[in-house]
Amino acid sequence: MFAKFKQWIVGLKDGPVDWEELEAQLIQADLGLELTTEILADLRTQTVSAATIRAAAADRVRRLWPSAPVIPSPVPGRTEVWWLVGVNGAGKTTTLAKLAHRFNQARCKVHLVGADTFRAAAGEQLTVWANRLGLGHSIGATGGDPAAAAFQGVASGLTAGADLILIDTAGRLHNKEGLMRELAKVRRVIAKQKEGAPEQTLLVIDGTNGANALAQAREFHAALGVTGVIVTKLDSSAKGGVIAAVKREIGLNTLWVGQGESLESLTPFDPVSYADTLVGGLGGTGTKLP
Ligand SMILES: Nc1nc2c(ncn2[C@@H]2O[C@H](COP(=O)(O)OP(=O)(O)O)[C@@H](O)[C@H]2O)c(=O)[nH]1
Ligand SMILES: [Mg+2]
Repeated sequence: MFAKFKQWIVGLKDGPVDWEELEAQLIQADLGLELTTEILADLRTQTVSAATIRAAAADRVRRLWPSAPVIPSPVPGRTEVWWLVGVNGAGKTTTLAKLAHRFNQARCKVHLVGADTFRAAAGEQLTVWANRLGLGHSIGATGGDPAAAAFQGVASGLTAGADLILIDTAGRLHNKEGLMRELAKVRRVIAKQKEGAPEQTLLVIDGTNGANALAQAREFHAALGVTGVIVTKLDSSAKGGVIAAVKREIGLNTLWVGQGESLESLTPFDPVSYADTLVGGLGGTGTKLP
């Protein structure tokens, strides 16, 4: 995470500040314009050394989360429905399997629902995961109505007495209005099946998508009311700044980060270690928030 920015900020020497370079580095780390502007404003009011630059960046990021976000967790005996949305290839299906694995291990009864009826291989991919994890599942027919698939899938999950019903959806471009309307319909039928559902609308973002990820978050949130974000592929070239930008500019919390393709590589998000990672693990001021 942040590899290039980290290398730069750790190697920073005291001396005259190259403000343009600093601004460019913050933007390239995907921190977004608003956070970048704040960090620069913090620095203009003080004598700047390499340490103050590291502190200002880490402190601004930390202050986005006065307390750590509450990571949702299903409660055995009380069914919740969570669904995953996002653009194609973001990592929705893989992340769904990781969540299923995590809560299955925590003794929750998990039921998987495949409502990606668009891609022929989507149902198969989910079935493979369900069999591997030994979980009940319902898969919509390819070419069928995703809302019908979600409706039937939730019904099956409720009948099976699942604690957590996880719904996979087809990837779609956030700027295609028809597809976003289709998702809104999926949401409505989920709500018809169970009062209060879906309890979580989880947006999966590919951390390597850079600034485009912010646009995705904005559109999906406006259309569906996202309750939390999962940022994937932070093991690769992703810069990770998108987590701070999504919080600062849209107000959405990242709840988990994906750092690999294995079932175990899903970690609850922790803002303190995240801010530390930003500046190369040196810590902003050396003090950690409780
Ligand atoms: N390196 C890495 N690859 C991931 C991660 N999450 C998903 N992938 C890969 O990204 C590709 C697309 O994932 P998939 O779950 O099918 O995306 P979907 O289209 O959103 O359902 C697959 O090859 C996954 O193995 C991650 O955290 N790290
Ligand atoms: Mg998928």
